[in-house]
Amino acid sequence: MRTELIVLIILFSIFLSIGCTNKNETDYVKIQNSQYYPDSITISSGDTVRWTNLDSTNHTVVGTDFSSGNITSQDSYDHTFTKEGTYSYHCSIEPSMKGVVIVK
Ligand SMILES: [Cu+2]
Repeated sequence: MRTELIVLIILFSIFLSIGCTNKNETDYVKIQNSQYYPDSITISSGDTVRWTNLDSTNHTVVGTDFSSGNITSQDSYDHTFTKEGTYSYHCSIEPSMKGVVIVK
C-alpha cells in the first residue's frame, strides 16, 4: 500500500515535469502596411515568434543573431528564443520598420 503510494507520487512528478517542459508556445506578429503588429511582444523563454507578411511586397526581420531573408507576401518566418533578453529587430528593406521581442 505504501509502495503503491510512492510509485504514484513518482509517476505524478514525472508527468508534471514533462508538462512543464512542453509548454512552449508560438507567438504571432503580423507585418502589415510596413509595420510590425505588435511592434513590441513579450514572450517566455523557449517560445517561437512567427512573423507573417500580409503586405504584397517583401519584408525582412533582422536582429543581431537572427535574420529571415526575404519574407514574401503571405509567407512567414519563425524564430525560437531560448535566452532571456531584449531583442530589437528591423526590416532591412525599410529600416524605419522596427520591433522588439522581450524574452522573460
Ligand atoms: Cu519591410
